[in-house]
Amino acid sequence: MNRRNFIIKSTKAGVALSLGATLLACVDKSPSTMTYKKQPIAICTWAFTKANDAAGKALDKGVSALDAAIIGVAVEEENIKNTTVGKGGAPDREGNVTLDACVMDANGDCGAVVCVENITNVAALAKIVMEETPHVMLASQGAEELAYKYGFQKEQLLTESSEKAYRAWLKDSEYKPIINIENHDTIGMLCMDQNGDIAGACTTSGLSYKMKGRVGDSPIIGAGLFIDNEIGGAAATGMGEEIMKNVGSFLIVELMRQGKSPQEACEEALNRIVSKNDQIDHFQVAYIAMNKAGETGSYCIHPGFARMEYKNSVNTRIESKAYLKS
Ligand code: SD4
Repeated sequence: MNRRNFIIKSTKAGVALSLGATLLACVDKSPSTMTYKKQPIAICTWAFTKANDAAGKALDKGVSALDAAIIGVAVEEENIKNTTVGKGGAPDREGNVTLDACVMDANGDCGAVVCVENITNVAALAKIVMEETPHVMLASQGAEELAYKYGFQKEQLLTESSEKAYRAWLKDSEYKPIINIENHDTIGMLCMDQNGDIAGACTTSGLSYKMKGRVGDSPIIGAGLFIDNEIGGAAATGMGEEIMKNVGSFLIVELMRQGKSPQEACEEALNRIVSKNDQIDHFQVAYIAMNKAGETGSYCIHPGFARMEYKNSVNTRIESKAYLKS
């Protein structure tokens, strides 16, 4: 064997050895060695007790993970006191309420709608896009027209109180999200059904007083929500621009695929945002995740974020670990 061949062969052997070691390290902790659960579990962003309870109870009755998630998030879409989801959501700078949502199911199918006016249950509409059209995402008027075709009602989404708040905002027109108070009540939900299948939904009116036409992370598959039924799922809330740059939900599922727990995966994904950003004092990002073993996790930049978890028919609020200390 000449020297060149020897070097190539030993390099290949070295690569194979180290690849083997890496694979072994992954296999050791990989989801394939995990005990898969087949148990109704629902988790969601923020302390949306009623929404998570509705999803959990539906799962207990045998409803599929996707339908349970849509039932759950609909509670907030219809809650006019929630100013960042559905009806009652804060409008854009021109006074129009525009909604974004997506769903993803256990088969890896997904649907999304963006910038939709006059329709409250946009997560259900995203499911229609997924099931009844050849597309994944529909925007504004196209999505609204599809909704009417499928029997959705035209509704006024701007409530009296959100209009009042908007008129007050117009006086200074200062665009300044307040961490954990304004702009951060998007609901992202992950459900595991009785078959052990995982699906999810994410729905929002986006950032209050956003520019006309602005779309955030929530309807973007991989950013606001991602599911891989072999591994688990993740969802996001907070400053959509940062979450989109991070493709955070996809990243979390991939980190879980490599053997990280949902908690570790949320932490690593969020740390990547933090490490590249000197503006973290000014925005919140929070991730939630669940794997096939039914383990869950969450992580956020600023303290004050909580997730709900419905397991064994009990709905619990879990305060999230945060990167910054209070
Ligand atoms: C967005 N991520 O449109 C959403 C906002 C949000 O709670 O999470 N609000 O950027």
